[in-house]
Amino acid sequence: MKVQTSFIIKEYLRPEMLPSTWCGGCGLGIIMGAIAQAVHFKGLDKDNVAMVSGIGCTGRMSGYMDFNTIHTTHGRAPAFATGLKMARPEMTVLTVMGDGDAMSIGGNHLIHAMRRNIGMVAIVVNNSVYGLTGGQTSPTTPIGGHTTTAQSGSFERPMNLEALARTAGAAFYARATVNHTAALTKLIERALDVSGFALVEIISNCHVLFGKMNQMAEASKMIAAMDEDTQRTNPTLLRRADLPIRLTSPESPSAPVHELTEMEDVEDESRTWRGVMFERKGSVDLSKRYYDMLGKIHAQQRAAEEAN
Ligand SMILES: Cc1ncc(C[n+]2csc(CCOP(=O)(O)OP(=O)(O)O)c2C)c(N)n1
Ligand code: SF4
Ligand SMILES: [Mg+2]
Repeated sequence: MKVQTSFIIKEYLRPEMLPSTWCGGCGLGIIMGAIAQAVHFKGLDKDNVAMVSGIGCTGRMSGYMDFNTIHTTHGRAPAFATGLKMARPEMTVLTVMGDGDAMSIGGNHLIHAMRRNIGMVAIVVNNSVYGLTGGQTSPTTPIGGHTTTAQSGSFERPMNLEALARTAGAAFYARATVNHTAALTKLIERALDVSGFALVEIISNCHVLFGKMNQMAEASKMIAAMDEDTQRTNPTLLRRADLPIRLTSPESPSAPVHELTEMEDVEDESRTWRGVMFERKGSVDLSKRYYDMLGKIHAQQRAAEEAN
């Protein structure tokens, strides 16, 4: 089923906040549309949906979408979202972060939100770079990728979000690209069904900064490179005899599943050239448990105050 753009704008966006500050052709518009469609297809009441974002080009999304929204501080979106979900476990919580937001300054918060298995759909927009601040190296900048802070090419090992999600205890992980919008929407829909922490990593294009510095200055060129989906090397850089460029971790996409951390309770797993997905069986969202525990503490405090 196709959802008309005009319907999405009317129903799920805040027209008064548009046009966005995003560059023309940025993958973030596609991602915002996919989120709106996923929420729509799941039949969720938008008044019961919260979007929590950090700081960055990605972080601006919470200003444009017409949910209950919080634009928090850099790296702290999972912490704010955890608090929100503990206080209002019945709400659907979407946490939106960039790769720097989620894995540099916010790495700690992300790990512990996954470990606690608090029910939220965390969307990490991985464009390989710090977009908002001008194209600095991020934890997912590929080896050989040129950035404003690594002008002759990054030589740091990029982080592998999938491996992190496995070890930290996320209930669900999927990777998609902005070039496969139907699959992207379906994966977000599936994440919305998960009980516990569901992480969706979306490989997106920042052609204006990362692309420009890496011979992919047009959105279409960077998206075409993404379509190779990290398995194959970028032909332009290969021709230049530079290090191969990849849009995510070099070892992740081609590594067979058993070479990654084996998880006994991972029941549903797929690995195709276009993406990766795993889901743990029997995952339980712990936010309700925290809610009950906090409720008891508050009741005890009230009783103590009344007794005094
Ligand atoms: C505490 C703090 N440190 C640093 C910054 C500066 N800052 C803003 S956004 C950003 C990185 C953005 O990159 P990313 O999270 O990948 O998002 P993108 O812009 O690429 O979507 C940084 C370092 C800040 N706003 N607050
Ligand atoms: S700087 Fe990059 S990530 Fe930010 S809006 Fe422009 S293209 Fe998108
Ligand atoms: Mg980024």
